[in-house]
Amino acid sequence: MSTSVRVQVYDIPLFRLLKTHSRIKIIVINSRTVSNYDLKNSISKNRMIGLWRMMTGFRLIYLAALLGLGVAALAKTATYLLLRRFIDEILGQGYPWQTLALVAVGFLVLALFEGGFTFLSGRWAAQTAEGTALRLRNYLFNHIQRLNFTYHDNMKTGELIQRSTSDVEAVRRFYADQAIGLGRIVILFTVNFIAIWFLSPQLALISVIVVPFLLIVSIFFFGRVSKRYEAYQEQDATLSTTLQENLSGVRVVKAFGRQDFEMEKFEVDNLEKYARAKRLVLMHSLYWPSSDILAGFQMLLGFVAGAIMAINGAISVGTYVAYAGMVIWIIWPMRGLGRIIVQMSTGLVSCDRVTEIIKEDEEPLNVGSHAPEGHTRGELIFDDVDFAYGGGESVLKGIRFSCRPGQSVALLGSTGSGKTSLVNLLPRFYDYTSGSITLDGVELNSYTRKYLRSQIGIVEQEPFLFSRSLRENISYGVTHEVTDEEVYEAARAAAIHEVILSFPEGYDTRVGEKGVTLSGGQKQRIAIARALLRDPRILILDDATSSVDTETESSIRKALQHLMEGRTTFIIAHRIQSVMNADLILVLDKGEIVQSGMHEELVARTGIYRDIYDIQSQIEEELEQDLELAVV
Ligand code: M5T
Ligand code: MG
Repeated sequence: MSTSVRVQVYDIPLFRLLKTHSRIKIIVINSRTVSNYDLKNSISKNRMIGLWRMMTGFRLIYLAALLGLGVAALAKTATYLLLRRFIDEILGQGYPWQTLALVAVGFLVLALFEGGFTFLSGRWAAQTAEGTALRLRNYLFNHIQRLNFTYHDNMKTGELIQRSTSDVEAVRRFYADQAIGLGRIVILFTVNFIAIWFLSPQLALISVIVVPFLLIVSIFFFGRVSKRYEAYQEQDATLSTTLQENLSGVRVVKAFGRQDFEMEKFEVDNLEKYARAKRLVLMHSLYWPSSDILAGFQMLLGFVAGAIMAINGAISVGTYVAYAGMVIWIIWPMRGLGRIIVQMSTGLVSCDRVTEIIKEDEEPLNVGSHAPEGHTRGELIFDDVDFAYGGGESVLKGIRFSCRPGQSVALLGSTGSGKTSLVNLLPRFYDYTSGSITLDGVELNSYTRKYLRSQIGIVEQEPFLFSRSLRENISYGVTHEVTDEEVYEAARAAAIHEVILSFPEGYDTRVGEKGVTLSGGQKQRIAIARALLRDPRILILDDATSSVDTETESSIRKALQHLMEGRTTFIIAHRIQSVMNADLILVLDKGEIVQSGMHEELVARTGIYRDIYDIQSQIEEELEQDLELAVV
């Protein structure tokens, strides 16, 4: 059963409390709350419709903002009409002071209306814009995290950052400035045009002579600005990517002394951004004066025509003064119209860029007919499995093997032979292209990803730690409350407990920025502890001990030996010692299993395994001899 509750949350701690301690879905009412409105519903071929739908939950308030503008415009025009009566009928006619006072009050009330409603309308529009942007940012963050691996393989991080920040900002401006600005223009124009029409239809027509020309010019520039803005945003994203990559890889850059090369590359990208910005600004700067000239011409025409009519007595002085005031509120919007249309193109382009992400399908975590209640036993059968990344060449071919629950499978093979790719199939990071994999007798593809991932603990080849405390890193992804003792035990098994205690802040030490920088081996061991704490039925160790010394490795191995009991374990390693105790050793070469069996069988036969064994034994012997020599 799903119920939706509308709540207004005005402070952040309360919001956190609600989010963490209840199942309440929080729906946006104003900019301070967060909505569960699925923005996928807002996708439309027509960008305007898309933007309108994106505003769901705020539309009323936005319409109220427009209405507020209407009231303000009416008050403004009414002021000029009152001025006209004042000049024509009251000024110099010797009216009693009460009439004068009434007129003064009239002016005051109108001014209050105009000011008050302008304020309210600004506030409502801002609420809509900020609230929509808030929701959009949250949605994008959430959505991006749920996209599949292939999407992330192909999309640059810088581009995603750009779209979730700068493009969302452009969409926000669309609501806050451009759409509301357009509404203001249309309202001011219409109200004042009608008012002038009532004073003199002739004058009204003269006042809009240049409108068609302005429109033509605006539309001409609209298309060009759109294209150039898109090009500019793309380059901006490229630059963000370059920057982000260089910051992440700053050590490599320094180690290889490539600062100058990287600088040059950055300069080229930066220059391109400058060039594109220049082209964009050029369009703006060509447009603005041309629209100014047209508007200036219109103003002159209106004033002169009005003056001639007043001199000829066709209209009164009061009418002329009122007209002169009102005509500005026809011309000003006309001039602004083009500007806004041109600026709107940026909001629309950004909307497209954001929608492109929203359109992408999320990795269906819960899709699949099979999601058992309890744990998996961990019996796996691979039958003629082929796999290729995104329609490319097969990186796994005809993989066939089986393992019983609780067995350990070791994968050995040269780099690029497909070891990581093989284990990545188990949590369904990617789906195999043909053949079949069964887990406990059920096709792997019919399990939900969520279930599989809850059963599998993985230590990635290049583990990533968050810049949070070590405790948080180790207990990452564990859904139940964990005690300190459980965390310590996992850390002990990964031979990292003592190391952590040696840090001044122990388990509260932060990783990365403003904290400790861990060595490669320490990171791997934290990642092992993290995987163990989840108590998974299937454990994958992808080269998990590649960066630790032999001694630490053997102590981890001993601890794992005990922890591996009852779990199906996949061990990818390059050292024979790490794999020799496995129940099944698979030797991979170019995506195919070329040898399989247990250690004793494999060393007895000629083949890759024996070769690796011989080489590693020889190296060890030599090392021992060297050590003996050194000791003697
Ligand atoms: C096997 C390709 C890679 C290689 C082959 C992870 C990954 C790999 N590949 C992709 O195209 N996209 C990817 O995301 O697949 O690669 P592997 O499975 O990573 O090999 P490995 O784990 O045996 O190698 P190593 O170096 O970790 O020992 O052609 O280009
Ligand atoms: Mg690998």
